Amino acid sequence: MKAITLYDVALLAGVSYQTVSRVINDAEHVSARTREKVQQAMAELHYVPNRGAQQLAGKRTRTLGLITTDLALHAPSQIASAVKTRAVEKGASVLISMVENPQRCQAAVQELLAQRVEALVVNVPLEESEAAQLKALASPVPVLFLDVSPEAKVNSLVFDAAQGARLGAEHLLALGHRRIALLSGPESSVSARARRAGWQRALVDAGLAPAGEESGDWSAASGYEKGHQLLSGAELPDAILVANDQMALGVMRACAEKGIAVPGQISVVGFDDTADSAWFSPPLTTVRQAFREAGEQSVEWLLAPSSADACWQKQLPVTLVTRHSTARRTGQQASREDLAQQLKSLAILAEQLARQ
Ligand code: IPT
Repeated sequence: MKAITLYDVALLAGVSYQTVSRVINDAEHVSARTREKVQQAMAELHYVPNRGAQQLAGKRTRTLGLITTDLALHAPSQIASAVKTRAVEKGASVLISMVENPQRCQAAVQELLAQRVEALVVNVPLEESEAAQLKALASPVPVLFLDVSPEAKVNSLVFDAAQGARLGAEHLLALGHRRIALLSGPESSVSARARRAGWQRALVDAGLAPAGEESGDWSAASGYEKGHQLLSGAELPDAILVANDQMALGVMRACAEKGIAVPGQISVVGFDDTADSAWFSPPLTTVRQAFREAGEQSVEWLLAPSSADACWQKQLPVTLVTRHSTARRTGQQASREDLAQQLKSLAILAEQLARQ
C-alpha cells in the first residue's frame, strides 16, 4: 500500500502543502478553521507524521534517551516509569536502552545518539571514570547520571546514601538493638558501598561491630539466601539492616521459614520504599528514596539542561518510613545478649587459664 503523504492531506483539505506542514509543527499563523480542516483530512486518511522526515529537516526531536540497569528490579523500573510519564506530559518521547553491565553503556550511548536523542539520563551504577567517558562520548548532548558518587564531576541527581544508612542504623539503635547484622548490595555498585560504609560508621559511633555481614545482588532471591546465612550462626542478630527492599523481602521469607518472628525476634529495615513495600508482611520499615520525584526532576533537567558546561549536581534527601518490621528490643533478645556476653567472658577466662 502506498504511504499517505503531506500532499494527499493537502489535496483532501484543499490547502497548500506548507499549511499542512505548519499545522503538524504547531506553527503560528494558522486559523482555527484551517487547522480543523487539515486535522480532519489527516484523520480521514489515517495520516501519521513521519518523525524521521522531521529529523532530516533539522527539527528538534524532543526525544530523550534512558540507559538503565535491569528493569526487572523494582527501583530502576519505578524510575523509568516516572521518566516516561513526565516526558509524555511534556510532549517528549523516551527511548530506553537496558544494559547488563557498565561496559555496554558506550554502545548504548552510540545507539541512542544515532536515533537523535536530545539528552540522555543514565541509571546504571558507574565509577567516576566510566561516567566521565560516557559524558565525553555523548558531548555536546547533555548526560545526567543517577547512580554515581555525589563527588563525581559529571551532571548528577543522586539520593543521599550516607544519610539513608544513618537513618536506618539510628532507628535500630534507638529501639535498643545491639546485635545488628548487615546485608549489603553488590560490591560493584557505588550506592551499595556508600550504604554499607554509612552503616558501619553509625555502628562504630555507637561502639558496636556488625553481628554478621553478607552481600547480595539486590534480588529477593539473594536476600533469601544471604538471610538464611545471617540466621544460621550460633546467636541470632537482634536486627538486620538490608540495602534494599527486595532483599528485605527475601530475608523476611527466610525468617518465616525458620519460625523467627519479625519484629518479635528480629527487626528488619529496608532501603528504597518501592511501591510494594507497604504490602510486605509485616509492612516494611524502610528508607524512602522518592523515585517518582527523581524521575520527574531528571526529565525537567533533560529538557532544559541548566548549562552546557557547568556541572549540575543535586543530592536528594531520603526519609525513614517506620512501619511494622521493626520493634523495641525485647527482654528475650536482651537475655540472649547477656548470655552471649557471659559466654564470651567465659571463653576469655578459659583461654587465660589454659595459658597459665
Ligand atoms: C538502587 C536501589 O536502591 C536498589 O534497590 C537497586 O534496585 C539498584 O538501584 C539497582 O541498580 S537506586 C539507585 C538510583 C542508586
